[in-house]
Amino acid sequence: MLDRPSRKVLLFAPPYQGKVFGPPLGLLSLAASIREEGFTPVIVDGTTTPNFLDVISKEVADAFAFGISLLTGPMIRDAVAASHVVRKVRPELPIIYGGWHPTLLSAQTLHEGFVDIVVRHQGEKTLTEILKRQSAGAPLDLVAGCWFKRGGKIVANGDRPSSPLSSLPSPAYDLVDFESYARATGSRKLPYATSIGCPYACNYCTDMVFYNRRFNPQTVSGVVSEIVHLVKTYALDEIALVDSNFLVDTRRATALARGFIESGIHFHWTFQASTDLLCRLSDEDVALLAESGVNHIGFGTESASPEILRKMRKAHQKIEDMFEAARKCRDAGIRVTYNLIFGYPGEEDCHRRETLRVMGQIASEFENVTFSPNLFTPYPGIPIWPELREAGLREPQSLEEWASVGLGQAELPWLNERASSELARGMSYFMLANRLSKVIGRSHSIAGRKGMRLLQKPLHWRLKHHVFALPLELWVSMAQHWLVVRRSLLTGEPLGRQMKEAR
Ligand code: B12
Ligand code: SF4
Repeated sequence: MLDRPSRKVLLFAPPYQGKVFGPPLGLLSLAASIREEGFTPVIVDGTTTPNFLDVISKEVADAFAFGISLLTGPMIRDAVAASHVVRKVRPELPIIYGGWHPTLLSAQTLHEGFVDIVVRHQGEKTLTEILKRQSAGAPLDLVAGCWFKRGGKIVANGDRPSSPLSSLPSPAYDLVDFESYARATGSRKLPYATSIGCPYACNYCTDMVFYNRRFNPQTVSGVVSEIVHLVKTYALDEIALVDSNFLVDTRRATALARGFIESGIHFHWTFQASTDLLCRLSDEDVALLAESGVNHIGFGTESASPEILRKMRKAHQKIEDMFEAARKCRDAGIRVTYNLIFGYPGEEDCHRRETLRVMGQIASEFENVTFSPNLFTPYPGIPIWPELREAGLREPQSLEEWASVGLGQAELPWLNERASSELARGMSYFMLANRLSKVIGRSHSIAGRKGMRLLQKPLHWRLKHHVFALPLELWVSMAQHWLVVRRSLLTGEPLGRQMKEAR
């Protein structure tokens, strides 16, 4: 028994695959809100805490509640392991799951014996109310945004409308050990949200399910003063914006850039957006973004087949905008990453060829573009699920089954083994040809350039005629090990993990 009622709330971010991105922004946001009500947040980030299960086991001994932030995929395994540790050490302690996966599949998540409460959607107000009620011994009925179990049965309270971002306290950045992140990432970088939500409704994305297509921005002056303060206080060299689609309000974007320039503080910043919105900016506006420190933008271009883009409900993404966005960014000196999804339901050889052809052309024209190709990954709650089920895709039936749904790892029934192996090889050839183009662009030797162009010829022939059998070039270059290394849409840096092996 504890002497005094504890106010300590232990929050856990399980480790994820790939490069360390930075402090867990979602948990820092929760920490700020619960702290205002007198609770003491303690965050354990599995990516920077190698012995996180031991740390959790110790920290939870005097905690009042335990919360886990969860995305779909392999991080579920460590969330489950941590929950078992907590159950063992403190069987009576409420275990609260929040974040995207538990929001999208609340009932299935609560089905597990080690999950007591699920917080759905934006979490600050809901978690604070849960903690306040629990410390007062009050029931959780009518706490909007939370589902919980009573007597083994799920009680599903109604959703809570999102609070304006500008009405919430700033994330508790003071809790971050910036030195340990600098060691893990090699840079002093901070994820930051100037807005949440995107008004578009792409069929393979859950943003609209989570944020209801509502763009929820912070004020320009608030963002400028906070970022300037953070950069100065923590000697940051990069701010990685995590906004769903940063350019929804282009005037706001340029106002932010102007604010940063006027502050006289220098740092790099990156964001993700759609190319149609970038194209609404004039060349001068894009140059202004670059002048204020933008050095990378991630675009979810996904496909260059208009038919597949329509299937993705992404008709706002025009092929000409992909070229124009690349040009505008190149002229301003900004690197960009184009995300590509292959293997979408309904995609046939002709659509894939079209994407590879257009992207090949973009690659040869624009030195500043890199690509992040991936096999379509069926995340929970994406609007296209009814069609996926009809096409024979089996939906994982438990929290733990979702752990195996890693990025680009799904077995898609509409892609037989031959087609998926061809697809993997096609992506590898595409990346090899582009890599050579970049090397040629940088080479100062005429003979070297000629030699590499010769090497490129068979690759271009293969891509043009879609012939990927006997992949001699790939074997020779041991391409599988480095060609399809996925680049982060958030920063453009390699994530250090590979796609399915090119067989
Ligand atoms: C940053 C980011 C990451 C970072 C997060 C780490 C970090 N240090 O911040 C990293 C790099 C780890 C990451 C990885 C991946 N990501 Co990601 N990521 C994002 C991104 C761009 C922003 C998230 C964010 O910080 N938002 C701002 C904060 C304030 O909000 P939040 O995190 O959602 O937290 C709020 C609520 O969710 C809730 N909440 C969250 N946790 C908890 C915990 C408790 C206890 C409670 C009560 C509430 C709660 O309250 C918070 C405050 O309101 C989102 C897209 C987006 N626009 O949100 C995609 C997104 C979350 N990622 C996504 C995906 C698919 C991935 C990957 C699976 C694949 C990939 N893209 O490579 C990998 C996961 C790898 C793995 N499983 O091993 C999907 C989620 C789909 C899903 N079903 O989980 C999203 C939505 C992108 C998309 N539109 O598809 N990602
Ligand atoms: S534009 Fe991007 S964030 Fe918006 S719905 Fe489409 S994929 Fe999701």
